[in-house]
Amino acid sequence: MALTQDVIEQLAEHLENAELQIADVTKITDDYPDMDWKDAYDIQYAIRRRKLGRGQKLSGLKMGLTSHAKMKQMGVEVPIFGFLMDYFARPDGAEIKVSELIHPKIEAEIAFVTKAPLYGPGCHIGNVLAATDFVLPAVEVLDSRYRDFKFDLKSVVADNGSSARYVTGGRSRSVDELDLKNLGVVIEKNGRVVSTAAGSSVLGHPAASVAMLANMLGERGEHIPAGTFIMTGGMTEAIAVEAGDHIVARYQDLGQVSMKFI
Ligand code: 0L1
Ligand code: MG
Repeated sequence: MALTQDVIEQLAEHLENAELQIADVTKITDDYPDMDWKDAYDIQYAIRRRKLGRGQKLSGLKMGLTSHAKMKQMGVEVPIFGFLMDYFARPDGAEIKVSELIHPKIEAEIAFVTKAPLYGPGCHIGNVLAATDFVLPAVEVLDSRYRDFKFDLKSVVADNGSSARYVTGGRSRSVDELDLKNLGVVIEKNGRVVSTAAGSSVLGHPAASVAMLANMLGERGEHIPAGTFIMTGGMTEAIAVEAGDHIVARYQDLGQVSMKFI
């Protein structure tokens, strides 16, 4: 740990203010080049505590940067995790206000809901499939608080993996009804196909992303509780959106998720 608790709390306030005041900032490693991974996650957890302290509820967890398309787009090589709050959630077909966001992008994901706890280290795909209640489609709306999405991995971990909104829809299915590795998605923006991918783009199998989350939490002495909603990471690269854009993500066997940006 390179930063003091006071600095961790200050940086959490700084990044959360950027989110709440819709005002971008420069990446925090510019001012704190020596911060380490623990500092980065400690800042993220401090942001989470600030929101919980205001009475907002945790609605789930997310993995990020789990596909090669995303890693290449962002120039990074390691997946990360973050949290989801109740006020990030939007229903299928929602109108999402861009005036509440800095520079939104969307990505199509496969989400899991657990029915049993998952512990790391040593968690693997088999444990995840056995502990999954159901799977459903979800689209994440990313909104890095960093100017022009320019950041490094530690800065983006502190910024809760750019998480801002998410939309669930389609239909939920049990894992034995699905071929998760080959499950396809087609993303349309304003009626035009802009991206396609399969489940295997997420670490080879989306359940591997949940296993990695359990293992990363295990390193912190934490676990994934039963009943947790988990977004496994974008299957494609993220797609920039602006007011007027209509997004439909069509999933094989899971239906579709749509939203309009206004
Ligand atoms: O959900 C994610 O893949 C996190 C991505 C963080 C970087 C970005 O803002 O694209
Ligand atoms: Mg994501």
